[in-house]
Amino acid sequence: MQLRQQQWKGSAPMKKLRIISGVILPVINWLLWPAVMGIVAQAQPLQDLALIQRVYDPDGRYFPDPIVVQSGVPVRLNITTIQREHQNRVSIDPFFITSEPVVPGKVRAAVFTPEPPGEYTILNLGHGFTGTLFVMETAEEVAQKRREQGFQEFSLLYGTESLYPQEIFVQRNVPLKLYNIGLREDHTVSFEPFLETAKTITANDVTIVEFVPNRLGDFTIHDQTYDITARLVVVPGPAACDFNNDNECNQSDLDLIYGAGNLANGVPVSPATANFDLNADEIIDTVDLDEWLSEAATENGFASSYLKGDVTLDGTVDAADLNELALNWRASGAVWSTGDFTGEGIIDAKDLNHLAINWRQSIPMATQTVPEPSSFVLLATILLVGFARCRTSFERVQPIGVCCL
Ligand SMILES: [Ca+2]
Ligand SMILES: [Ca+2]
Ligand SMILES: [Ca+2]
Ligand SMILES: [Ca+2]
Repeated sequence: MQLRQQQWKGSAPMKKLRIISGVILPVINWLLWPAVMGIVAQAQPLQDLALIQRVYDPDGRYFPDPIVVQSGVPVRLNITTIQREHQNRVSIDPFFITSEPVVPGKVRAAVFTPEPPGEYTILNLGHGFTGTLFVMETAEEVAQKRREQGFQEFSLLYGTESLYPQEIFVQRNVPLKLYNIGLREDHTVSFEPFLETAKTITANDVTIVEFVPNRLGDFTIHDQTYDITARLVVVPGPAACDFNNDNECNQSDLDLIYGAGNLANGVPVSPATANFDLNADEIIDTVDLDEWLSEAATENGFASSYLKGDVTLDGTVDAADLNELALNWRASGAVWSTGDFTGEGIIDAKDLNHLAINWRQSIPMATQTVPEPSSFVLLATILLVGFARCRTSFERVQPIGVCCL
């Protein structure tokens, strides 16, 4: 048996097979030009992304870093580099390693299926600098991980005939950092409607374009120099009221709106404040404040908007809220959490008035069930009994059921 195996391994057909598997297949698997990979692109879904490698000036690093992908879904990573070096090979162990240096002006596409979930190292062989690839279990985890650092980041490579990748999916209201590079030439590129003026994307260097994609839809990144385009698809991200991307809508988010300026007067939107413009009218004012109170209440399970005066955002205007307002009375630089409900940054009689109007009011929970007719009659009876027992204290404006039951 041992002899037969040796003869079989050394046979001519087997030698050919070993040549194919040892030489040709690794080339196909690990490193292919984009034109060739068009065949692979037909197999959907595909996570099509770009990676820029900067070897130095001032230091070696990858753009973006980290890259976040979903486990089990094929990835095509379009790689280019800034400086020409003989040691520009890239590896993401155990998924791929480039067999030749990645050179400036060229795109090399590495295709692999990342699994299992985990953290992997993107390594420049020779210079030793690294980046990180996170492989997540689900699409939701990918979205969460991509915004964990407070922004989302992607790279876009500009050739003369195509952009790499041709589609970028971004989350609404999460600040976007787009790392752009002209492979051989400068490119003039528009990012409408998010940026009013076109940008110059420099050849062989990283040009960072930043904005908040604050509206859903399918938009076009237009390379005016070569009249070629890529799609920018804005998909739902975290709740619009969650400005700091921690999956909660609370005082920390609401206070951030006040940083835009005097909300009572209204402030024109800037790229840095676009996510505060909740009604998309290009002005940040008390309308957006009201919109936040409504959206956040819904997000937090209430059936109606938070009330002016509810500093603590627990759904009730009471002594805890009054206490915060009193502690900061007449203070300037005020925000919601210190008692400014009117948005001009000062706590005064107008804020106290809002609190007084809503004093002891609560908003209902969305899950609160409407009583059945029979139980409603029973409840009414109990309340009437309660009213009879405590009407002497009714002037203290306590609701009957709370006061006596
Ligand atoms: Ca938040
Ligand atoms: Ca607005
Ligand atoms: Ca409260
Ligand atoms: Ca005020």
